[in-house]
Amino acid sequence: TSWVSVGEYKDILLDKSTEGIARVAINRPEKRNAFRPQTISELCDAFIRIREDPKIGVVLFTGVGPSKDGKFAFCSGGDQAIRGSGGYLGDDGIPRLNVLDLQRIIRSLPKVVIALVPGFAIGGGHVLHLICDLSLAADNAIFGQTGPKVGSFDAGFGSSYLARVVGQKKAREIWFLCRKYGAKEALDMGLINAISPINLLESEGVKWAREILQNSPTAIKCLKFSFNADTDGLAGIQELAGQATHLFYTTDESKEGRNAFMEKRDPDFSESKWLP
Ligand code: 1HA
Repeated sequence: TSWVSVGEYKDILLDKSTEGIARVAINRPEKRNAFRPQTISELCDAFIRIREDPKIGVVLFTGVGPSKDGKFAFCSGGDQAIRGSGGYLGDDGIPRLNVLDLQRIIRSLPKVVIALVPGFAIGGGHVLHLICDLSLAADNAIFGQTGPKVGSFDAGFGSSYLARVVGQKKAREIWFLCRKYGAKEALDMGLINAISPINLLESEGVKWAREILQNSPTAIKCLKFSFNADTDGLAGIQELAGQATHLFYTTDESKEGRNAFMEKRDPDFSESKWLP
C-alpha cells in the first residue's frame, strides 16, 4: 500500500493510504519510543483526526525503528528522564499522565486499531498495545510491565483489562514479577493475535486490515463497542448505545419525530409497528 504523510508532528508520524488504512508511529527510536507528554498529545491529535475521517476503517499503530544500535521498539512507556513529581513534565513544567487520555481515545475509536509490535512493548508502552483491538508482533518482540521496578503502576486498563485478556493468575505474575516475555509466550497467553518476521510485520498488518475492510463497518463498530461494554461499565454502554441512536436516526420513524417538531405539529407514529 502507498502512504501519504499527514500533519506536522515532532514525536510521531501519521500516514494515510487510499484504501482506508492509517498508520500512526511513535518516532523516538533512540529512546525505544518512550513517550513524553508531547508525544501523547500528538498521538491524541492523530487518533482524533482519524476518528473524524470516514474513509479510514483500520489504524496500524507502531513504533519507528530500528534505532542506531539496530534495535526495534513499539514503545518503552513513559520517558523516565522527564518524570517529575506527580507525572511526566512537558515544556510547561506541568506534571501529566496524559497517556490515560490516549488509552480512552483508542478504546472509543469507532474503527479497528491494530498494534504492530516490532520489538519492545514495555511498561506504559505494553499497556498501549494491550488496549488496541488486535496485536501483531515481530518474532523478536518483547513484552512486559516494569512499574513495580521503577516506582509506577497502571491500576486501570493496564491491570484489570490485562487480567480479562490473559487471566488473573498470569496478569498478577506479569505485574508482580516484572518478567519479560517473548512473542511465542505472548501468543500462547492470548496477549497477541499472530507473529510474523519483522520485515513482513507491516505487510501482515495491511493484510489483516484489508480483510477487515471487506466487512460491514457498522457491524464491526457495534461489535467493538459491545466488546468494550462488557468491561467498561456505563461508559461502555454509552458508546454501544450511541451506535443504536445513529441507526435509529436513519429510520422513517425517527425522522417523523424530527419533522413534526420542525413543522410545529404532533408526531404521527401510526406507520411504525411494534415489531416482535
Ligand atoms: O506506569 C506508567 C503509568 C501509570 C499510570 C499512568 C500513566 C503512566 C505512564 C507511564 C507509565 C510507565 O511507562 S512506567 C514504565 C516506564 N518504562 C520502563 O520502565 C522501561 C524502561 N526501559 C527499559 O527497561 C529498557 O530500555 C528496554 C527493556 C525497553 C530496552 O532495553 P535495552 O535494549 O537494553 O535498551 P536501553 O539501553 O535500556 O535503552 C536504550 C536507550 O533508550 C537508553 O538511553 P541511552 O543510555 O542510550 O541514552 C535508555 O535510557 C533509553 N530508554 C529506554 N526506555 C526509556 C528510555 N529513556 C527514558 N524512558 C524510558 N522508558
